[in-house]
Amino acid sequence: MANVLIDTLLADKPRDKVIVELADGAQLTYHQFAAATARAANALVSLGVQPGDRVAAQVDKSIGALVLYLATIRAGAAFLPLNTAYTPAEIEYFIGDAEPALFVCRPQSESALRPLAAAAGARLHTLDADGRGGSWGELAQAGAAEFDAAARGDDDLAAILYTSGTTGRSKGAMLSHRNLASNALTLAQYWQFSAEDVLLHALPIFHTHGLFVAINTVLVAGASMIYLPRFEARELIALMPRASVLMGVPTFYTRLLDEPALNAEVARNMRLFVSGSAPLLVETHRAFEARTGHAILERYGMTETCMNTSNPYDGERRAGTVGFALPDVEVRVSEPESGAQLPHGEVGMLEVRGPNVFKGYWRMPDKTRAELREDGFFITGDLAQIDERGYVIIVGRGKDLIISGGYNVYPKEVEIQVDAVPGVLESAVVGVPHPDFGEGVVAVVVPEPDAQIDETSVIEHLSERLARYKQPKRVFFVDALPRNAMGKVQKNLLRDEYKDACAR
Ligand code: MLC
Ligand code: AMP
Repeated sequence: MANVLIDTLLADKPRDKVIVELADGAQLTYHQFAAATARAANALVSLGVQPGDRVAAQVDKSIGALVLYLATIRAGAAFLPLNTAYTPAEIEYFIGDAEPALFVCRPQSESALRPLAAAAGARLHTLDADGRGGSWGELAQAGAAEFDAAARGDDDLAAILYTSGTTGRSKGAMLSHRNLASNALTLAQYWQFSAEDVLLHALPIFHTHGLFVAINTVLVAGASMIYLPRFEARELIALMPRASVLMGVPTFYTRLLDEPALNAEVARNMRLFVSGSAPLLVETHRAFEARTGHAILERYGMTETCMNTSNPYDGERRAGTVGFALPDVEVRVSEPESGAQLPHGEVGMLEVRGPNVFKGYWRMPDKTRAELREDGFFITGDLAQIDERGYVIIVGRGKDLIISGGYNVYPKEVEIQVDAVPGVLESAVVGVPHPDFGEGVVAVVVPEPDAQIDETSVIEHLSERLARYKQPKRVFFVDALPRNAMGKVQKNLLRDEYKDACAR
């Protein structure tokens, strides 16, 4: 048996073709990259990592981090990337739940994370920000440059990505070799990738968008990427003449538009701008086209499904829509409770089925069953409508979710932490319009009588417990939360009352 994902992403690539280039001009070829992943896979085996094990990583974006991802797949293990913004308190849950054989972290987090790794039964190693140093960095470069990839079939586990849930407890979405390989092949073809392409890679590599959509698509096509540690609008504009594709969240595009230097001339070599992970405003789409001549291609996906729909490469890219179902993906709109299919044009629950849909949630069979229909359709939690020409329009969310700058924040998770702040009686967390992040997190708090708390002390208290992007941008104090006759907090009233809380 072969290794499905490695065969799809790395087989038969021209030896000297550049795979990744850093902003300072340093380059790595496909051959050098394959050798680096072989060395690192040998190092994984030497540490006792076996097929089926998990390898977790909370590391800075570097070539070494990319090598760790593909070495894990080569060794037959499942990769578990973790947002660098997560606090040790958040990490404790993920590694306790996933029980990785190896956890690679940043050197500066080592002392805080070592006891957590030990409690989860994981070995701990470190990787520097440059991707070469640290105890893992050294091990990863020491081994032989040949490695026979572990045999892994379509249904074997390739990755676990945690996504937070409505109850406040994160779920590990299990993605198989087929899930990732099929989506990479489909996207490369649908978006007409070729070996000539150069992707501007400025997304983080611990989520679906930056890791799978961006990197796997580049690898399948044998293309190259300019690999940047983080998004910086001016740097991106300066690099555009050397690139052909950009993938970003809507905040990338609003920030690029804030730069007077963005114009058709700097974007002349670009052939494609892709947006996803959060809704792109129609006005952003229009302003970008007016300024650069490029219609942004909006697509829609999820951690559990990779990409489901996309506007066409050739043909009208309709602002405010996420385009058509991808060639191997089926979409339908149903009545949320019963699952009955709704007539064309009506708004309902968006459901998807295809080789991209995940295997289920790690060690949560009940939650998996609850989100899959018997005929295999996954219930996305997004409310949608399909227009007369087949374009899917996401009209809202059936799930209580805030998307801030492309990161998901579940209010429940924040409320649990706010409620635990001394002096807080109860709280409600909502998302309100934010000029930079699309939505901003706002907490409305009922203090205990005579409590000595204010906005700063509440946020300070959260800093050790919640990633920065989940922390409220504003905290308001009220005597009571508005409730309906059933006693449920009326979040729509709060969203309305605090709609200007994050305005510029
Ligand atoms: C940073 N901050 C955020 C934030 N990002 N707050 C809320 N939401 C965010 N997304 C905080 C910082 O900690 C900082 O806090 C302050 O806001 C300003 O930070 P910044 O320096 O301006 O932010 P920056 O580092 O430039 O990051 C912004 C960003 C980044 C948009 C570039 O968030 C980003 O890369 N987002 C992409 C997320 C992504 O990849 N999503 C894909 C998920 S996959 P302070 O107060 O400490 O200064 C998925 C499936 C799919 O959804 O379909 O793709
Ligand atoms: P995640 O769980 O981080 O993978 O986020 C997935 C969610 O992001 C989806 O369920 C949608 O709510 C949202 N999303 C992704 N792409 C788009 C898009 N183009 N438009 C609107 N929402 C999107």
